[in-house]
Amino acid sequence: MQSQEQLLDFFNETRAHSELICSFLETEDYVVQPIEDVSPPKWHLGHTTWFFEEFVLKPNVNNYQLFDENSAYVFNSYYESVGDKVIRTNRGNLSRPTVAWVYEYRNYVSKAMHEFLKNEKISDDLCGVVEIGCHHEKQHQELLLTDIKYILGNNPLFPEYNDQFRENPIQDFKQEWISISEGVYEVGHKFDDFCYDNEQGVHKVYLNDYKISNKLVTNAEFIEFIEAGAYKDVLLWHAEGWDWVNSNNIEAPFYWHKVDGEWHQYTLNGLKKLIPEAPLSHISYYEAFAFAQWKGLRLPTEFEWEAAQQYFKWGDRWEWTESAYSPYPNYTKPEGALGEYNGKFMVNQKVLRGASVATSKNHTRPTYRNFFHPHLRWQFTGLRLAK
Ligand code: AVJ
Ligand code: FE
Repeated sequence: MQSQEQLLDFFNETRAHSELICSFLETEDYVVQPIEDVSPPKWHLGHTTWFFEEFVLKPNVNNYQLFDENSAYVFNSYYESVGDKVIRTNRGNLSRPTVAWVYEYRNYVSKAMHEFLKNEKISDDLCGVVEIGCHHEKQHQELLLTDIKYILGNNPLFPEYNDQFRENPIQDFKQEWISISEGVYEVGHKFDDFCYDNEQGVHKVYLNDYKISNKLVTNAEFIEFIEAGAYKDVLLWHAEGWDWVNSNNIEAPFYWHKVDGEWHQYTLNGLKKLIPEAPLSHISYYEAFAFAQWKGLRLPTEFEWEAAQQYFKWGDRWEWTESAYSPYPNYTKPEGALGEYNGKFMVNQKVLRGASVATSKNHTRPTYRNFFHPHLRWQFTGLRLAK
């Protein structure tokens, strides 16, 4: 656990970074919600602020004055035990509170947090809640970037977000197979630095001999899959994946566009020619699985990934694994509303491991378990093969 002073620095750094991400937006970009999964940037800024107000300030600061009593209604995401909320699909229908109001709300709460952390001696448990609040905001920083990409990348004019953002780092090395021998491996978070509840409960798993690639699948490899007609070959797909491909007319990864016969990709730098050597991105679990089938290979389980991660470079793409997002054997939900943070989503989702070019610094770890429904593609998702 860090000292209160370090925690305050961490808090300040985190709050400033969300605002830096949004500094490249126009006011109109902050408000829209093109699909249910994508939230308005304005909502992310308010929601991460509400989290500190609801879970730190309101229960612990004497005579704390809420900035506005409607904040919880507008910015509560999914905490049923906290109270009523705007339904998710309506987040983009709110022109008020305004963007300027949200920034005032942020300043008000940041200032109150600053005073609280500076002047009160707070318990270890409460420091833990502040720490979760900061990591929570970092998760929303990644969502801010991917939601901004969705908002701008589904605009027919393909506006650029920021010409400095690098989303396609080349893996400048040869593909090789890393061999791991069968045996008992320990998984889960064993240190006393921060992790989420879903990584806790170190336990042993038995792994058979396997090989895992040192390299992510590239765009060039995925073009071969497309050109081989794999999107039209029913035998490569799960039943659900095949329905998804056909009912959505899927023919390529998300953000890929053919312009004058050549593949292009919308990036946060605008619409660019696809870079063949860059790691594949914006695919669903269904596509990851079908690609592995087509190669005669498979995806690693989350435990195979964790046991081998020290031998390969990772962090540019969230990597779909073959594992279902389930509780570890000794998983227990934290008490109270924060028990709703992760545990209630442990059904019908897949685990992704690693991090991506949109993940904030000091946020991920080798034991980090990200999770999404199998059809979702707007995160920077890719794949690493195993056999
Ligand atoms: C871990 C990225 C799936 O998007 O709901 C944000 C992150 N949790 N607020 C999500 C999260 C609470 C979470 N993911
Ligand atoms: Fe959240």
